[in-house]
Amino acid sequence: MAARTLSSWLTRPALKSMAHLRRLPSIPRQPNYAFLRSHYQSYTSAPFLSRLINIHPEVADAIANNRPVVALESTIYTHGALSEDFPHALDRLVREHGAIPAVCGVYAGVPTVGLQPAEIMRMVSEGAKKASRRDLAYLVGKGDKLHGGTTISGTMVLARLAGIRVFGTGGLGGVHRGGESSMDVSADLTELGRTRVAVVSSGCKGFLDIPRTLEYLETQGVLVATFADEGQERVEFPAFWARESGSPSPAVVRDEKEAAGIILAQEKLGIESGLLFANPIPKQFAIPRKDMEEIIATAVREAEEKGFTGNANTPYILKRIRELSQGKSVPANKALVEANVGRAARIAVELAKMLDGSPVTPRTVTTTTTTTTTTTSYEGFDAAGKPSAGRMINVESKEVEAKTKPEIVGFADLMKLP
Ligand code: PSU
Ligand code: MN
Repeated sequence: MAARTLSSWLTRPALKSMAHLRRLPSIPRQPNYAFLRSHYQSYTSAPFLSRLINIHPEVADAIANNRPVVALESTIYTHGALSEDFPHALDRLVREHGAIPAVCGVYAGVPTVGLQPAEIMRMVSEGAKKASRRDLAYLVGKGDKLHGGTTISGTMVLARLAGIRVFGTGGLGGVHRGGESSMDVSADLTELGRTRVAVVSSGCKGFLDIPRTLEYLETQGVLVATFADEGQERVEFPAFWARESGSPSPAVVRDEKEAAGIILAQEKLGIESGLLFANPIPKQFAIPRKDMEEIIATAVREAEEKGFTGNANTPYILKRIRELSQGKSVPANKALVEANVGRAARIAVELAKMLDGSPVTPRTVTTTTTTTTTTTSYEGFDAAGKPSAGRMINVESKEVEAKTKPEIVGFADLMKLP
């Protein structure tokens, strides 16, 4: 009997049993951004997700086609008491920038991405629970058709599920004053530690403990980068109504394109933590720190005396600040939210440009290198032809070499390499 050769062993049935292996996509030898893009889409816009959460068709379509989308929170409407037309104003603002707004929340027990202004108004009038990560399953699973106004934490969870990368809002929760003993630390901070969504906010309110908030974010592995519009190398982390907090920002970012590059780098590196981009309140609306300090101190003291703890603490303090400042804080609050949402939309537009998949010819740079070679020669030779003890001379020769290569300035350029 003839010995079985390798080729006879690889008969059709054997090959057939290995067919599943052949179906595996080949692993690209170098980063293949087209592959990564399609992979990303395939699990963010998968049809099964739409059965779990209600993604508005306009939003789903934009996500699937890498068009700019901005997530917005609903706590700002259900618990923020800013004004009735604010949902419409933010909706318009995002669209004016060429992006699609996606308000996140739990609507009648259904986690929803892309709440419409009328639905938000219904949540406001019927009442909604303030919902962070911990509350989502409760509201959805209980079957009571409850509404949930999602905080930054809750909104990040829904945005990430839907595949939205950027989220614009007002103020971030933080470590409360005295948090080292009360342990009142906003779930926004742990959420940023575990959920890869970029949040644009005006830092956090001065009634929080900002140095400890920044420490906590560092521990959680969260990038905190503040926009420096005037090209400063160092800026302070902003404190909501005030552009300064006294605490330096751990990192600085110059513009929306840079922010978009950072967001994509985080994604390609597979780091799952969120990113915080702080955007100081526009100068003309800023309220100096000392003007707010007394009001804040009163609001914080009252909250403590009246026993507003847990997730009721922030809304109570915010309400008292609104009352005590006789509404002065409201226009500032709206202006900063609009500034942040506008920024978030511009970041989303930059991201879409980087993700559009059309390879562009990279800019090229030509570098010239001049190599100078020095050879030592002797002036005299002896009878055998060997250099004699004559005078040493140096002969220099120059060679000019020109090289042309693509110029990679940052991650954005890397993304565009074919
Ligand atoms: N800070 C503000 N405005 C707000 C909030 C915080 O200046 O509306 C809301 C946001 O929804 C934020 C939440 O995610 O409060 C934080 O609440 P807590 O401190 O209970 O985690
Ligand atoms: Mn809290």
